[in-house]
Amino acid sequence: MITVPAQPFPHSFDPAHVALLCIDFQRDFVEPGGFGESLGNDVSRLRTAVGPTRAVLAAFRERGWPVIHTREGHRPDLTDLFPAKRDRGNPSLRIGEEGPMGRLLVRGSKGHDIVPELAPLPGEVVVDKPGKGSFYATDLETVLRARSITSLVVTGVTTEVCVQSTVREANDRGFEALILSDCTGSYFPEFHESALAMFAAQGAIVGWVATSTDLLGAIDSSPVPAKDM
Ligand code: TIU
Repeated sequence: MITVPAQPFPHSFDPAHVALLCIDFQRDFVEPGGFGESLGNDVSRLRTAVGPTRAVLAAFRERGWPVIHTREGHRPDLTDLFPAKRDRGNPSLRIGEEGPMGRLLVRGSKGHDIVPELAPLPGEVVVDKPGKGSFYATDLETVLRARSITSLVVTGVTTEVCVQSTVREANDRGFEALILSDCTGSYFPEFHESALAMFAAQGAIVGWVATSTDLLGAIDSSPVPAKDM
């Protein structure tokens, strides 16, 4: 077992049953000209999560532990886009309209891609999802159960939207989630802090919160599996 200093108390996971979840690190949320900016957000606020997530990604890849990426987006014909989602807010561009990085939140467009720093490697699962939660209308639960994964290390954007929906869905399905505070980010710093506090409140009602430094320190001080030696 690996034990990580965390809020509200240390979190232990079995490295044979853990996966790293990288939620929606897409250009559409992180880079100018995408969906996030179309909603009036300052996308530069999300950049801080990329570097620390890269380090955690490298540690998982080095050990051969599973990595799963998610992307929020829709079919090019938008048949999986509810009007209730399409018409929300007052964006300068709507989902499916042409922006500087192609059609917003549409699969296959440049903006829908994961940022190059965190791009999936061949063999890593990529889950495409039409909603905010990563379990809704996807096969994520099947992928996790097929590999006997019970613990998730969670990174991604944004903390109070897709990360929060996903960890709540995971919690209700019996998965344990360790959310990394510096590997998640929000357009609203106060929502980032509130969401993290909500996860850990009431004795880890949704999950545990730690920094990537604490996780990497705990991983580094545990023995490397024989196959990697
Ligand atoms: N708007 C916002 O904060 N987030 C999203 O729409 N999607 C995700 O969080 N991925």
